[in-house]
Amino acid sequence: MMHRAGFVNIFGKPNAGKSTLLNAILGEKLAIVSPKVQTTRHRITGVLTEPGYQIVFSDTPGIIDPKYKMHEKMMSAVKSALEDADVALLLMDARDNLDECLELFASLKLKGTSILVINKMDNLEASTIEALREKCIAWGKAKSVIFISAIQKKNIDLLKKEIVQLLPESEPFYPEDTLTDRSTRFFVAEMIREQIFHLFEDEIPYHTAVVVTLFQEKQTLTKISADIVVTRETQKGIILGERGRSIREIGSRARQEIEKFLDRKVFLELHVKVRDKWRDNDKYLREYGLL
Ligand code: GDP
Ligand code: K
Ligand code: MG
Repeated sequence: MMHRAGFVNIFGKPNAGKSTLLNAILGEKLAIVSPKVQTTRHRITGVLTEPGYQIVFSDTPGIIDPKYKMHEKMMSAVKSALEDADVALLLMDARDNLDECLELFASLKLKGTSILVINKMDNLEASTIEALREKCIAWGKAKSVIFISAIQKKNIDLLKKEIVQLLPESEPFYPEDTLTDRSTRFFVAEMIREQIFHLFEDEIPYHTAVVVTLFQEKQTLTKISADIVVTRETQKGIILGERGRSIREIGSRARQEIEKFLDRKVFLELHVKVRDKWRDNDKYLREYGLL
């Protein structure tokens, strides 16, 4: 069977429903969709793998806002986001001003294929939808026009189907269990480990691994749990500190760094675990992403 795979960017003004759409498309999986490490922290990647295809979604918040008009000042990262996708989803709130949105989308000067996606159709009467649809089709710059309700998961399958048709024939880019590129969890773990390096001298940091056990995007914050793994009880005592003072310090410093990185509020919970000789144990090394 032919396999398709490719990159899809989601553009839209703040509150058009980009995150909700990603959530609807990826289902439960959105919990660990998060900004990529290597690119700008404002890009959010989610991977959908199904039989026959793989779609790599990027949410690009903040690219389109009223200030966008100064687009000659666009950063190169943003430029590449505009250029490197196979398909662009131009997402708008059905109640936003249509002409204004279309003008913004046109100003992106996208080279690839785009789908005009009108979200929040649950707010519209059927007759309004038909009138809007005609105007959207008349615009002529999008390959197709699809009305959805991201929140009610209406027409999401239709949208997926449409996207897949537009993807090139390709092998998947990520292993099939990839939900995001994983570097956020890894990076979060590194930021916690970094604080351990700052706060403790000698060999403690070298006996320590950090593994993120929970990474959950909530409405207003990201909830993160992580284990700090050491090799001996005495090290656990040092990491905890007197009445937990040290681990609180690690947590508070790391949280500030992670919040800067994710650009949103973080609830961070740390636990210390003793794993004798974890550094010589392939199972643990693999679990901690070191193998
Ligand atoms: P983003 O800023 O583009 O990522 O937008 P969000 O996904 O955060 O959504 C902005 C607001 O629109 C939230 O309050 C969502 O609940 C709401 N929203 C998203 N999709 C829909 C939809 O299909 N229908 C309705 N009625 N509201 C929606
Ligand atoms: K929002
Ligand atoms: Mg968003």
